[in-house]
Amino acid sequence: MATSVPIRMSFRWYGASDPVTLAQIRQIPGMHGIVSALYHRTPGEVWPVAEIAALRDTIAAHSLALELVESVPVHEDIKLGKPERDRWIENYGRTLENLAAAGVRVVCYNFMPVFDWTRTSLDRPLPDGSNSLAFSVAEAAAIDFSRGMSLPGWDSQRTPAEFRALIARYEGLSEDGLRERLAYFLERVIPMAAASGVKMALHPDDPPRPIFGLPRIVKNAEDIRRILAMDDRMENGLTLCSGSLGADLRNDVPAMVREFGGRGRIHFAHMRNVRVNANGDFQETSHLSRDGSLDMAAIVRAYCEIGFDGYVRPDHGRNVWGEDGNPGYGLYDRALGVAYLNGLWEALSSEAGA
Ligand code: DNO
Repeated sequence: MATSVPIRMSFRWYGASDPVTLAQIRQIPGMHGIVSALYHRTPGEVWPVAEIAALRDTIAAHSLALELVESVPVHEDIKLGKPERDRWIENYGRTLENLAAAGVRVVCYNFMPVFDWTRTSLDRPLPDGSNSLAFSVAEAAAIDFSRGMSLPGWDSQRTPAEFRALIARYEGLSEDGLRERLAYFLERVIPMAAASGVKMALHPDDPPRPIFGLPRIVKNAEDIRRILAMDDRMENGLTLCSGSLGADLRNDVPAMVREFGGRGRIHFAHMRNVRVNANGDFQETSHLSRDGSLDMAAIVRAYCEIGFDGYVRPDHGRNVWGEDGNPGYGLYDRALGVAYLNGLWEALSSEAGA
């Protein structure tokens, strides 16, 4: 009997320079669409509708949809609370309008000062001979910004001196201070998103704890409740990243899926597993539950129970079979992850009566 799985499985693709091709992604079973962005545009620029439409058409030529974007970066002036922020917020709204005009429905973004996701190793060996991204609290504390700070998907590439200067500008800023800046941003952006018909999907902090002395405000359920309460509209939503939140063992990811997804506020599910140590060190693993600290079936079951029909992506993969791709974003292990997630979803959604 055919079971219909309501989710829209998606795959991140970095555009023409990505070693993974759209033709390859198309052949992964159950693939609905691509998650991408205009990666050459700098934060704060208005994304021209023609460029978005061209990206959509390139993707559509492979029978894949471009309905979600990751990310539209938030200009640093907004996080720094500078007067120029109003101009960047205005531009953000125009980008949302243009994205909507090209058919995009969900925009993933983050509100981490200076750094997006941070790892201390891009290729730490795993016992099976593969390797993956890892984070060590001690190594992060020892980082001197002169090496290893470049990761795909970052909003910009800065020199070590620029990083140091930027971090210094946040000195003394509390979590409450950063939260006020997010509230200022949401107060203006959510109405524009609602008017355009785009849902905003805030990505949690990765790792979910302060790093380099910078405040972090999307680390756990309590943080998320406060943010969702800033504007109750569904356009003020989340990207629920299992691997980011799951890197703090106190976070109960299935409970978050039920609480926030049950209220229709999860628009995008990032699904991956991590092996976590009590001190906060972690390494990314295969998606399989027994390889990491997360019970992936319990997470999928929670999504099935709330009748989730949004976008899902396998997030990161290990580097397997000698693939030489973007760290975390190769073809093979992400495709294996999709196959595994498809299986969980098919089994558990029929169990949940979907
Ligand atoms: C990492 C990604 C993040 C994410 C941003 C969203 O693999 O999940 O870089 O795209 O934090 O703005």
